[in-house]
Amino acid sequence: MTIKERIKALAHETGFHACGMTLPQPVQEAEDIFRQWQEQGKHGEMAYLEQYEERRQSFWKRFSDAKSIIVLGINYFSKSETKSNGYLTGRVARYAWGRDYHKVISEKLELLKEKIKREVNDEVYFEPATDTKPLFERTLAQQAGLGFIGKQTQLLSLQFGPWLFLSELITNLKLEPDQPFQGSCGTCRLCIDECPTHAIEETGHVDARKCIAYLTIEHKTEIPMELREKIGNWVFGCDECLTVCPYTAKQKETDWKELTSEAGFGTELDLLQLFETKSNRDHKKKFAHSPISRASRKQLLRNACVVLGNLGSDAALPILEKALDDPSPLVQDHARWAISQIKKVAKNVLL
Ligand code: B12
Repeated sequence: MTIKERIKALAHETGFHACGMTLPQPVQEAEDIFRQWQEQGKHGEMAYLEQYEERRQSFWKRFSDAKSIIVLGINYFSKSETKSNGYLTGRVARYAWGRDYHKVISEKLELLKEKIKREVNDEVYFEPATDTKPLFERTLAQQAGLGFIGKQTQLLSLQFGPWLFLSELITNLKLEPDQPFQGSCGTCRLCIDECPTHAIEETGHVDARKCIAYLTIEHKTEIPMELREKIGNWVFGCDECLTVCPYTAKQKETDWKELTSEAGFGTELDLLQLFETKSNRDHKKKFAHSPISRASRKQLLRNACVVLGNLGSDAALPILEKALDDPSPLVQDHARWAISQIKKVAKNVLL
């Protein structure tokens, strides 16, 4: 068994669902797409992406002796269960149902690192990454043979569809690279057609400013008026373009229990209960182990107001009226909008 085969076996033994190797070389096409996307302002308020190029250069300067990237995929698919029981609830994107994947994956990467280290010499290092490092993770995964980049911009694996988290180990160990995966969505355009806000462009890129995942997680200010109704009942993230993907049909459930509803807040949040959290400190404490902590209290309450406005139930009015006095003007404004939406629905029913 070669060291590459041994590492793949260790990755599977540790629980990773997909593993491939690639070289730490810039991919010009990806660099160009990213630069153009950002110059067109399609990253919205994600200021951290503006320093991406600079950060990527300094990252690779730090790891100038790196010889390989081990790319790992984690299946996070689990079945949806509705728990609303008559409560007013908002949907949560699947990636956030369980414990914070950054922490869960980092722990598994450490385990894998230790296992590989036992089999190689002391000079070898493995720098872990998942989501937060300035890397083009989907391009790396495509290059390492894990799948191809679909029109909704997710890495699509033939085995796991779009439901793979991506992570990497950057190493100075020389490993034979895998063949890049060649594939395409062909004429399928379900994700483009079904996106409620038409955020996916014909070219297969996402204008984040319209994407519900961006609006409900990364966007910190007001949600544009014309997009509020289209958000429907998504209170944190969105999975529409993943759910309609034909590759989802054959999806297997994950065996990582930490990533399923049992380990976190699950598929839906009780919207009225969210307003019981009165301070940022309480919010941080409540969501500390969940990916939902990425949204601040005021962002989450803003989203809750939008969903309540869309649900149109007058049972939400007392809480929304109280929210008009919330310390956050962002929450006040969205509560005002929600109240007017609900009253509009009530008026239409009477007419
Ligand atoms: C910023 C970001 C977002 C933004 C912007 C999304 C986007 N499409 O770019 C927002 C907040 C909207 C977002 C949403 C989501 N995200 Co996100 N996000 C990222 C992040 C941090 C950077 C992505 C990025 O660089 N975008 C820039 C633009 C220009 O990307 P792009 O148009 O797709 O083009 C790039 C590649 O696709 C590639 N490419 C495209 N075409 C071609 C063609 C060729 C030939 C080549 C070589 C390359 C190539 O090159 C470009 C530069 O990288 C990555 C983590 C990371 N470091 O990579 C996670 C990441 C992409 N997100 C992830 C997830 C899970 C999600 C959500 C599903 C979460 C949710 N349910 O709410 C949604 C999906 C929405 C969607 N359809 O994109 C996963 C995706 C896993 C996968 N299987 O692909 C990642 C990889 C995190 C991880 N480590 O697992 N995300």
